[in-house]
Amino acid sequence: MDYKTDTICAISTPPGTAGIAVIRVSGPQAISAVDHIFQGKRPLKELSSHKVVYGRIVDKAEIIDEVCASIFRNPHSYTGEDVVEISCHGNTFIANRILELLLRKLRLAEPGEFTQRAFFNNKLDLTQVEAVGDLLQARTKKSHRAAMEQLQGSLHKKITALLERITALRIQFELEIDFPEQDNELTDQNELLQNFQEIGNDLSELAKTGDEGVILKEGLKICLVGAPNVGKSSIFNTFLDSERAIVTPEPGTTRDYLEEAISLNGYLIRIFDTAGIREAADQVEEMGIKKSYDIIRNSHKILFITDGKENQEELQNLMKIVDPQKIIKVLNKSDLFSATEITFL
Ligand SMILES: Nc1nc2c(ncn2[C@@H]2O[C@H](COP(=O)(O)OP(=O)(O)OP(=O)(O)O)[C@@H](O)[C@H]2O)c(=O)[nH]1
Ligand SMILES: [Mg+2]
Repeated sequence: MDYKTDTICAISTPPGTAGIAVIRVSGPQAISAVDHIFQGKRPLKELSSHKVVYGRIVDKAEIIDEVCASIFRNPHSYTGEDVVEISCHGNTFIANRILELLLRKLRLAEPGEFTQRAFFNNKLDLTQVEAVGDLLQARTKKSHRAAMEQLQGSLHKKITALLERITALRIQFELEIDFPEQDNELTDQNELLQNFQEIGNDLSELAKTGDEGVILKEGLKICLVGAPNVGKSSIFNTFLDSERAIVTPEPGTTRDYLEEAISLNGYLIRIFDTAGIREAADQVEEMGIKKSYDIIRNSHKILFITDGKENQEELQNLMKIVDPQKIIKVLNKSDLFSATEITFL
């Protein structure tokens, strides 16, 4: 796969008002293109790498902004190319004006193109590229730490070590196949088999951490399910510590599902309050219940809420569509009956 080697630019900070905004330029013309609109003590082309200089961005006689320009010469930059980062005042209008000036000579970067260049220039491998995306999206302590470790190369090191072990094992197997009649001192068949099993186990362990990584990234999805009026929305509100869902004594209050996120011990938890699973009274409710089924199927854990009344039918229905191990039974409204009356648990 090839990539374009022209010079690209883009605003790297989100739109809106802030202390600063950053415009990033990368490619062979990065320094000369910025020099064209930048007035500092000295032109950027005279500076060595990793310097930050103060100056003005100008459009002919008009001063657009006072800025700092950071210069990173190839290969010692994020992309591995010449990079200039212009830090201007954090105003979308100003940042756009500077970008427009650069776009007279350069091309607007596509989403992720700076990181793509870092990959093609061997500054990052694929696991690290993924980590950059995760780092930008991380919303909790745990997901932040996982992304940071991956960016530092932890996953890359594990995969490389496993690949080396697989290659060594393959060579030993090939030796055994090619020269079976020779009593090869190097290959002990039991040891080969043991190595093979160990690698298999380590691969399974690594695959498991992948599933955990998805949960860290996207959050653990927990869905509240149960018959009408058992208190699903009340529990949802308790988790959130807010009156997010409408709670009434009327059965069938929640018609569409609600989703909110909380952070629990550093983990991102996505909680869904559903319309529950029951016979629909009308079309709106039918649609809400259909969505509930989709959410139930995609959840990691299902809190099956009951108020102590007979609920075997709902539980059976639920077990038809999800792995029973995902279901956690929750008894609500325990204030309304004594322990001896509880048949559910
Ligand atoms: N006594 C008592 N009442 C509760 C408890 N939890 C909820 N309720 C009441 O039960 C009624 C129904 O609560 P909701 O949270 O709306 O129940 P739901 O399961 O979301 O109901 P639908 O959305 O209609 O399916 C409300 O009047 C709540 O105040 C509880 O622990 N004890
Ligand atoms: Mg409800």
